[in-house]
Amino acid sequence: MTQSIVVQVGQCGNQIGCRFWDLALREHAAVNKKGIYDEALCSFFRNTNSRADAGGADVQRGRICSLKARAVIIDMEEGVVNEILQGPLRDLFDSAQFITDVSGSGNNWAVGHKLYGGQYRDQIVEKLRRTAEQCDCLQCFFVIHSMGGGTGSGLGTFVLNILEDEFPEVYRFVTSVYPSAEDDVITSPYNSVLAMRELTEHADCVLPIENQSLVDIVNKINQMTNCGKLGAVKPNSLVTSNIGGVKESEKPFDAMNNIVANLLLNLTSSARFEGPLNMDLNEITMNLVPFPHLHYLTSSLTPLYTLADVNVPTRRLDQMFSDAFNKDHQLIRADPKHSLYLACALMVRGNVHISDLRRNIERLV
Ligand SMILES: Nc1nc2c(ncn2[C@@H]2O[C@H](COP(=O)(O)OP(=O)(O)OP(=O)(O)O)[C@@H](O)[C@H]2O)c(=O)[nH]1
Ligand SMILES: [Mg+2]
Repeated sequence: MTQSIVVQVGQCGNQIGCRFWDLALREHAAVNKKGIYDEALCSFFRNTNSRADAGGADVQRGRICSLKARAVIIDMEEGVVNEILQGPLRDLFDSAQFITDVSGSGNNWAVGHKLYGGQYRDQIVEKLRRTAEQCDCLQCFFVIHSMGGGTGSGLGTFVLNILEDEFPEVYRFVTSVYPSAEDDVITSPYNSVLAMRELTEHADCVLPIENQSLVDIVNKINQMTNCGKLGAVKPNSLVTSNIGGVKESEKPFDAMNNIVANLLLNLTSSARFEGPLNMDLNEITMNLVPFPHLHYLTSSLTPLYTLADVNVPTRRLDQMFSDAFNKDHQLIRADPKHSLYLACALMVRGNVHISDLRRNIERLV
């Protein structure tokens, strides 16, 4: 199995990254009850337990311990990073994985890209190299950042340049959060335009996410659960739910970030678990990117919750196929019904019959 490294940059990148690590750990703990350090865990985590060969990692409170995330954590402010260092995920990272400054980039792309980029280049290269050396077969970098701030957009895209220079063979997947129209950062449109040019030039694949879409999905789920329209929903099955709660109190972006973390969780599932129908991550770009620069992929997510009663699998699957092309399930504000797909990939997780998949694909085309 191959390995991937997550590079989380800026406030938004780190907050989403942490939700991803939390969910990934829980997912592994749910199927790997003994907490054995296996190939699946190796894809995104490394083991620090010296007894690894004898038995592997151990499990405590539903979480697998003695693991470190294959991640590089960058923020030019200390706030979010300090929260991580004091939070429940603190054991998942060691100090060698962090790069921080104190003042932040002041929502200015140029400060992140030009000033901090030049200043921190060597440190970033060194930390990336060290993380890469701990992999047997490094396949992908996942960069997570926002387009609206200064550090995520400026330094995040600078890191992308470094990755291209230093690791030209390794795929660069970027998850970019675009600001909503009501964004309180005045410079966010400028930062986004400047960052987008870099994404076009230096990424292999970009998953654009619009904050407004996330807000709409969160509102829709809240509305449906509040008015009891959903019937019996399986507890903690909402994509917005902060399962188990990393923090005691939920912060404003948490529900939105859970949606993005779920998207990444699903996208990487075939890299994180063995399966007969799995696909390689680089097959995504190989099959969906028609020209090198046309590498922006819109994404959608369904179901947004799981019903307690799972007795209607076929109908549910049909509904999920329809929902995947419904504008309410898109993570950017686009209506697939009024657009044209050049290529499309449907990733399905769970026990489904191939015949049901075929029937639905035929129904849709
Ligand atoms: N979805 C989501 N969006 C966020 C989050 N945090 C910030 N944003 C959005 O990201 C943009 C601001 O970028 P930040 O990530 O806060 O900025 P930064 O990269 O830390 O850069 P500086 O603070 O300028 O150094 C705004 O559009 C915010 O709405 C988050 O946790 N989730
Ligand atoms: Mg910041």
